[in-house]
Amino acid sequence: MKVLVLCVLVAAAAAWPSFSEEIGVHFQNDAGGSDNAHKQQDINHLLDKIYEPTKYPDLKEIAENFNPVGDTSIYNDQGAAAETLMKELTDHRLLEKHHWFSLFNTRQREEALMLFAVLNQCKEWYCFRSNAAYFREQMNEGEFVYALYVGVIHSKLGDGIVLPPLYEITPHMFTNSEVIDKAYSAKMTQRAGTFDVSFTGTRKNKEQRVAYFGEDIGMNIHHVTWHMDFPFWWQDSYGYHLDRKGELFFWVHHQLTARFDSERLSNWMDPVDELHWDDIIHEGFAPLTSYKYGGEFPVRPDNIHFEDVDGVARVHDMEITESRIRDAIAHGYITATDGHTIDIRQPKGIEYLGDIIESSMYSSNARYYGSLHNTAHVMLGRQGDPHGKFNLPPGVMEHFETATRDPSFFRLHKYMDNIFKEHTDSFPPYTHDDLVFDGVSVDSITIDGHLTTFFDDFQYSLINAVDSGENIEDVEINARVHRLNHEEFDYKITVNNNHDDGHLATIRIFLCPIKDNNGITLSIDEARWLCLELDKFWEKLPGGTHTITRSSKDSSVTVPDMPSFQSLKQQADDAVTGGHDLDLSAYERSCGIPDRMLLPKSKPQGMEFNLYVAVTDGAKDTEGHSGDLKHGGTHAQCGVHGEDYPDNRPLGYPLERRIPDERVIDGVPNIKHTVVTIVHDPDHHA
Ligand SMILES: [Cu+2]
Repeated sequence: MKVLVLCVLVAAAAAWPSFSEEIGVHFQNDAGGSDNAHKQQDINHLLDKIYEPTKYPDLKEIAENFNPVGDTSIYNDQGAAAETLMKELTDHRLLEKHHWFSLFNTRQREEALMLFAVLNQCKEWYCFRSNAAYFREQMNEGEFVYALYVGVIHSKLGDGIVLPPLYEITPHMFTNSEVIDKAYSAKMTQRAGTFDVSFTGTRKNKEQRVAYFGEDIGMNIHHVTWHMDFPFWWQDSYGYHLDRKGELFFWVHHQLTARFDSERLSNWMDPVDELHWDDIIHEGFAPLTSYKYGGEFPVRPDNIHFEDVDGVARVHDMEITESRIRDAIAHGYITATDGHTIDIRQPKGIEYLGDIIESSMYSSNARYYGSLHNTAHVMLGRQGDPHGKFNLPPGVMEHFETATRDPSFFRLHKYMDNIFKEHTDSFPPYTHDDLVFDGVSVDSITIDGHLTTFFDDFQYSLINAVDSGENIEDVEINARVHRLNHEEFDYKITVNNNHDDGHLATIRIFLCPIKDNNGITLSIDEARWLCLELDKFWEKLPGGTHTITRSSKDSSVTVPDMPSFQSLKQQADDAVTGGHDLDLSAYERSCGIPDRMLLPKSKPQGMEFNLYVAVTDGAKDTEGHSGDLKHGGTHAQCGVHGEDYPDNRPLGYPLERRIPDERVIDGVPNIKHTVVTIVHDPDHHA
């Protein structure tokens, strides 16, 4: 390691003598344990006040003196990606700064991915860092931030780095215009302030009752990060294969849909209805949110008819795409680009289906099956200005950060979820033999603690939303948001095992509604599609009777609250100055439902749910996979970074297939359910 780093340093020092001192610092620490601290500090500095030139002298020097194509031996591709991007830059073809950025805009996405490709080809950190510092000053800020985030996530060089919460880097995408205006005013008057963020709309709008879910900053981070972990533009030539990406696309959005529906239940609302191309779009949406540059997010009034969108698609095209996908489901096969057929009535079928519905670069035939999900997002985003008459910027549906604010997001996803259901319903139900784990029974399930939901108050900094000026000091400016939370609890699951001592078991936990909004009891076949995945983990079972205790905090579906940008800066600076280690591994993944939202909000008088626990044969479920039993801690809906998904069973197993007769599942001793009551405490103060 040392020798390799030294060679690179010599080359670098020779090419850019002014760097040697700076790089020298890195070299010294590279030998010690605080390399991560330096990387973290670099990322913090690169993302600080992204709308302004960097204030850090070391980054400034790189930005002025570094030549991305000066020494192409620093890249794995001999500088091909860097040359491509530099050509665009010198030809003045890149999007200007101070302009909105949307990943769904083809040209803007291409530019961001050109920078991602450069970062991804870097052999060493100083190449990554130097290119990031250089292009930070040259490229559009939105493109830069996106490329840096996916660069850190997907490049090996980014291991160990915690990306700051996006709501503190690009706060405009997470809060509303009113709060941003107050933040500006606080800065100008030099009066620190904390401003309450109210949910969009008024109580005249029924949908506002559940706005706390779609506008939750943690849920927004989960959604945007999932799409960064599993980007639709990903190609395996970037370095590796994203295992079960198409199936995870289905599952993560299915769970978002189910969770939104269960929030509606406690708010006296019916489940979301699906979107229809030939129907009006029932709910409008007024985002009351502005871009940092580019004006306000467009409004869509209630009850408008779907319009063709110039340069995107006709409504009729969307209907054709849908009918081709439904044909594939009915036939049981997809026709690939070269005409050969791919059988989808097999366990991997949903993977192919997810790829064509999104569609991603993994789609077997994007020309024929189109791009239902991505195009629908843009169609919905443009309904306020479908012919571009008013030159409005993209709608909230055209950004993963903001999409879930719009009720049409959930209508769109309910529509796609039903297409997936058409496919999974075409499989035969599981039989007793399919489900049984011989010799193992779940004897009891109890909850230690209280299943209590409440709202907490949380603050985050808006300092990066406002501009700096000479002689204008930063003052503390925060947004205060109301967030769903719950008390921590433990599951106690008593399992009897007749197998050898230490047999591996998979424990799958789901929370399922019992009644619909009219108080009518749901059949198991209706309820199973509405179940929330609470956890999936592995345990070695001792022989005989054993009680498994599992904390709600450890769920593989959720992530903890992220450290603030300020705290990341402080921790990295302290570690660099003190020369000590920086271990932020608990926060490395921000894909996952916020742990405080594991339970759906309930009613003050309490609501009953069925808690299902399925214990299946872990040895079979994980055959062919290695790694510790934790698998990074967020595997359930976000997979294991850079590795195969650790569970061989279909996502949602054993509730993803039809259950026409509940006696089958009730007759399996390794699957058990119990009724639990969740209570919402409106007076709780966290
Ligand atoms: Cu999504």
